[in-house]
Order: sequence, then structure tokens, then C-alpha cells
Amino acid sequence: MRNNIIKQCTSVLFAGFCLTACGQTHQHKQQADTLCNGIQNNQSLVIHQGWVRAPQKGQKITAAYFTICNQTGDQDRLLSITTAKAAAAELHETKTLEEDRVSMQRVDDLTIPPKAGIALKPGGYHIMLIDLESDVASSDTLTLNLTFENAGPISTKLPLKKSSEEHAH
Ligand SMILES: [Cu+2]
Repeated sequence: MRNNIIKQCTSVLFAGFCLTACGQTHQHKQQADTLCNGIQNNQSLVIHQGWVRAPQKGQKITAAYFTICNQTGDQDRLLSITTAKAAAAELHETKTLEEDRVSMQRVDDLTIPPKAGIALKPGGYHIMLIDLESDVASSDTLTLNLTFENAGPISTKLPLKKSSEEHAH
């Protein structure tokens, strides 16, 4: 079962992610002042610019992306993710092996340095949503429940984006 999920995940990756994944350099960590521009919020941790790749009808797996902005002077860690709309939500990292080959692996947790932002984005870190509820394909938003070591639980409602919208920039 687990192997099937990974295989399914990988084929989705190749079908949908490769164009965006290829040719991107690994810049997961950037200064908060660029990644986290425009945040008018004094919460210690802010989930910024999040979105979920809208699944096709019948598709059981997709990915969520967002930037985590740590506005405190202490590092924090993303420890777990859940959603009512998928049986499992896992933190993954995509790595580019060669020019047109990518692989991804599960990551246990993610450290966000003090006063810094980390972007989860196509070709890098992402949240893999596995065994989706069937109504996700027709929804406009999906809520993720994140748990951080210091900031505690944070829920974030992310818009679903079709791939046509995603390539429109
Ligand atoms: Cu993945």
C-alpha cells in the first residue's frame, strides 16, 4: 500500500511537477525580508502565500505549498500536518537528480531559522496530501492544521489553484 502511494505520488510528480521542478535552483532559505515581504501581522509565525494544487476529479493525491515566516528571534520547527480532507499529510522534499529527473522523500520536520522565511514550493519542500476526500476537486479551499514546536497549532485555509492559473504568471 505504502509503495503504491509513493509510486502514485511519483507519477503525479512527473506528470505535473516536472516542468516547474526542473531548472529550479535550491533556494529554500531566503531572508525573511524578501520571502515575507508585506506581512502586516505581529504573530510569531505567519503562513504566507499558501496554495494547493487543485486535483483532477478522481485524483487521490496532491500537494500544498506556502511560505513559513518566523518573526521571532528563536528558531521554530514544523512538527506535524493534518487535514480533514486527506488521510495523510506528509512533509516531502523534491530533489533534482539530473536535468529531467526528480525524486522526492519524506522529511520528518522542518526548521525555520529566527527572523527568516522558508518557502515550500514546486521543486522543493511541499506538503503531500495523500488519499484525498472526493469533494476536494470541487472545493475552493482546503484547511491545513500545522503544529510547530514553539508556536503551537496554526490552522491555515489555502486556496486551490488549477495548473492553468499557476502557469499564468
Ligand atoms: Cu511529495
